[in-house]
Amino acid sequence: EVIVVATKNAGKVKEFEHALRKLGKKTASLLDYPQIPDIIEDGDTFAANARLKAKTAGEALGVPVLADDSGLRVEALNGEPGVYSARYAGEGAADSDNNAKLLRQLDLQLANNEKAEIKLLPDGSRLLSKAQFVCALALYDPATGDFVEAEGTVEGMITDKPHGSGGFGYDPLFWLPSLNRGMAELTKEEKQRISHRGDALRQLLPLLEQA
Ligand code: ITT
Repeated sequence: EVIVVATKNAGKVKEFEHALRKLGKKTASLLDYPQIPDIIEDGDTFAANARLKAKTAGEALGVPVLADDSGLRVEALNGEPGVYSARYAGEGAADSDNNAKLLRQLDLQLANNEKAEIKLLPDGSRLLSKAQFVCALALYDPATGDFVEAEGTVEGMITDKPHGSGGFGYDPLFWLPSLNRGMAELTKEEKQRISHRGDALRQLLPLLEQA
């Protein structure tokens, strides 16, 4: 009936609500359980951090918990910000600060790279680098101590100007050449169909339906 997702990110919560509603499930998040202390995400990989969050919350609540660790890998930045995506501009940074830092870093990087080929969109904005969103999901059952995991990705490009006002995080700077639209220009349903989170979630659907 209710699936607990170990996240405090309101943008993620909305996407899980949208997806799980279709299974007839309600979504609860750590925003509903303020008594659970902040989880220190010190894993080296998205998968390790997802397991950490699912296990911590699952043990605290005594019910199965789903966790999502996700982020952006930018080719011209050698895969940064990666697992540091949420705190790229510092601990507790706002999405707008992280986006500004991303554009600053790409500017610096590209200024030093004469070979960089920059493509333009019809509106004049520049496509600065290939990039990939990654989402690792972990479902932890405290009764058995078992994890079920999935990972999803989506490929795109970083634009130097924001497009759209939907989604959250780095979405306004993430351009989808295959759709000729920005991630923040998609509806929730469209984002779900193509996104890293949608991809990972589809792999767990049969299990979540039974949860
Ligand atoms: P929780 O740990 O509480 O879930 P968080 O925001 O700290 O929340 P992460 O550690 O997984 O979550 O960090 C994810 C980062 O990647 C964060 O900066 C997000 O804005 C960004 N991100 C993840 N999925 C995204 C998406 O679908 N669109 C845009 N940005 C995304």
